[in-house]
Amino acid sequence: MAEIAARIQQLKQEKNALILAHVYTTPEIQDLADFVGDSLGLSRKSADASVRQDKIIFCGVYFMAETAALLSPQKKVFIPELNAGCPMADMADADGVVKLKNMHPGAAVVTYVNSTAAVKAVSDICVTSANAVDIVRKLPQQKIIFVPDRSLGAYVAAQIPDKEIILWPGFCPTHHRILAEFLARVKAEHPQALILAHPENNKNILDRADFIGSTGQMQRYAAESAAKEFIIASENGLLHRLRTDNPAKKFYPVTPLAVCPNMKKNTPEKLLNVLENETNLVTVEQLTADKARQAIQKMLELS
Ligand code: CIZ
Ligand code: SF4
Repeated sequence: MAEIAARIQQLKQEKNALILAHVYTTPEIQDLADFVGDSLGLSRKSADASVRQDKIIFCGVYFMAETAALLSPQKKVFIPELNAGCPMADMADADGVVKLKNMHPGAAVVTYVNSTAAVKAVSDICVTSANAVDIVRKLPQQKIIFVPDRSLGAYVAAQIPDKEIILWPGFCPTHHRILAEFLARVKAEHPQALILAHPENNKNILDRADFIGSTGQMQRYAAESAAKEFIIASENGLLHRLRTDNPAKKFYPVTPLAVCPNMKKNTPEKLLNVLENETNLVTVEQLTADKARQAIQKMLELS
């Protein structure tokens, strides 16, 4: 492992490459990265004009690498494992979204960034879990088609009861493995701990949470809170980040099942392989990229 790490450090200098890792990747991958973040943070980093590297190795799932590629077309984006997909992103398809849109003329298609570039391209605007409520509230349309996450969509709908929100039936299998009975057990073991939950969770988890927020918002909340113990209702990779950043605080997972298998497909060996051979280049067809970029830019303007 030390040998692989040393080789990666050397090659990334030689090849002028930046290594990005999502907080759901393994601790080994996170520790090899130049920057660790959530999907929006990583996209912003890859598009950041002050980043001098012209290659990005994106350790995450495919839609995230795609987003990085379409936001920084002048850079080359590689992913260590091409088959690291996101089942939730794959639950929505562009044709289906267009059909639904035609059934509801006048509705705005609001698409969570956890989606394919093709679906973003047929959307009016993108949102993240951090800004979804805010953006849907600001949109002039009263009717909203929310794609693809029905859990985040239902959470948004509950905050904005005066809008009609049509939910696409997608969900995150990883967050949906977090069950209320598991949460009750962990809370009974750690009654002082605050429950932090990602809005991709089922409603019965969100109903028990002390704080609901995106990955970045949970990280900030945990750092700033006076509390010393937290139960994290999200993907368990986040615990490595939280423990590293807050060594004096305690973090408990709800269940060992809250693991995104696709994120874990990024291994140091595969990372080294793409650095060495420059394989697994992620590209987005130009028309799709231009339209998807517009939906993301609208989000950045409104948030
Ligand atoms: O579930 C995911 O994939 C999330 C929450 C990603 C992210 O970084 O927002
Ligand atoms: Fe997709 Fe869920 Fe994995 Fe995130 S945690 S990449 S939404 S399957």
